[in-house]
Amino acid sequence: TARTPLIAGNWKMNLDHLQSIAFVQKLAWSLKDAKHDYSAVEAVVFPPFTDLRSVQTLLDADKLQLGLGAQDLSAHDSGAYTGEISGAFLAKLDVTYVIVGHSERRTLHAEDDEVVAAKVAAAHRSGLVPVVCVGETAADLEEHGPSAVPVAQLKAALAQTPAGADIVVAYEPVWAIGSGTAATAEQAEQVCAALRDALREVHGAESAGATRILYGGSVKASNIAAFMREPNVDGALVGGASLDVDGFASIVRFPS
Ligand code: G2H
Repeated sequence: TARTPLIAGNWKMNLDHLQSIAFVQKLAWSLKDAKHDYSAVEAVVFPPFTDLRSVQTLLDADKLQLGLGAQDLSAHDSGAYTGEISGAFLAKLDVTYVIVGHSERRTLHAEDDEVVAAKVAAAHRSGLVPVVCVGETAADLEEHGPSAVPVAQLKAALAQTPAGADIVVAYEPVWAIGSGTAATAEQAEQVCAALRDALREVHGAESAGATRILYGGSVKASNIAAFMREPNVDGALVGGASLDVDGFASIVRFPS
């Protein structure tokens, strides 16, 4: 099955309102200038909640082939959850993707496998595609080897999800996030292949073959091509390097 490569730019809590607008305008020029065939790749930006609407309006006006994602959602559909954002709110803003279980949420906001599974289910109830993040810490790697923890996290995250539900998986080794030191392409491939085996086991071969598995953790213009050469790596979740217009544009245009 042909899987369209996906390049996801996770802005995290960076770029204020004016910076977001300037960023998307510059990105629009940069991508248009390059006269590249973007049908071969899907690029998606993940701004903070407060800029989803303005970014969406710009993408629409520019007829840019850029997708829109959010960085998180509530596990609940509505109710007394002060400060939370529901999947339905995001769907109303034409958001397509939502990151679930990013390591920063797991670590800094105590999101466990159960919460992650509930958020994956909430995303599907609202018609959003969850980008399910999994990954091991340096201590996990030492204790359990390369694939055990990410595979267990993925199986737990899919506990409430039927086969065929649209998901994207992102393998982000915690030791590589924001560190400047990415995993090697071989390390990424080894774990992404194990994650695809797990998908096959849980959801069957057809679903596993169609699901995009991304690598994330210090991806940049200089290392994207190596990751993309691996058969089980279908794209990247990019943090720091997605905040630079030219850098992100060159990642989107990775040499295929
Ligand atoms: C991992 C990644 C994007 P960075 O968190 O989600 O960030 O590319 O800065 O390591």
